[in-house]
Amino acid sequence: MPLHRLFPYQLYLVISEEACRGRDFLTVARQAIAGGVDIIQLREKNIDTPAYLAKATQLKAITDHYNIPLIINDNVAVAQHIGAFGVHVGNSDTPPTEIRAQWGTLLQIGYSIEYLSQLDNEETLVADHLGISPVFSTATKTDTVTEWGLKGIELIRSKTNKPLIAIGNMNKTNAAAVMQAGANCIAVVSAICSAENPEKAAYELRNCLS
Ligand code: TZP
Ligand code: MG
Repeated sequence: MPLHRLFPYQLYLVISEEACRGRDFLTVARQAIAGGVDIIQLREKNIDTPAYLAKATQLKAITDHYNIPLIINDNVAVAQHIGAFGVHVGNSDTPPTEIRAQWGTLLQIGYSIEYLSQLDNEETLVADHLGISPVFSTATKTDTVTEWGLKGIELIRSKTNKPLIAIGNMNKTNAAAVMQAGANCIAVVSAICSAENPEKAAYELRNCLS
């Protein structure tokens, strides 16, 4: 069995207070879990470490309760401090090699792939799982480089055995095709955080995955 098949998560919620548009993000997280989200990333921008830590601590109480892994975007100190499952970094964040050197296997490392050339670099080799960023362009994040599309997923899958997380405008109409192309998991912001009913949205997405 290919190694990446051992990755047990399929529906990855990327949440922030802002993405929940005035609703309590902890309530949205609980609803999303009820609908079938099985891994969560807290992704706060423009926030200092104490404030990030406070939010992460609150969310960790929920993810621990439901036995769901929590990943922290960008901030290794927060991830380490709360005993998160992992940290997710991009090209302009702390490099995976540095995180691994400092924390060993205590933190799972997710790393965003924005350029094909990254696939051969040391950072990618060290990472535990890779974000394909973005699969499709999205209003949620506009400072992106490559729109990978389904062909990009197939290409990356042919070059690595690591678990692949597809992110960028993932929704009910493309989720099955994205998995078929070789992703292990879809990661969503707006399809759940902006949904009128986050639990139902998560449930419906989950039903699109095999
Ligand atoms: N990284 C690449 S695209 C993206 C991130 C964080 C945003 C995805 O948001 P949405 O609303 O699910 O398209
Ligand atoms: Mg980042």
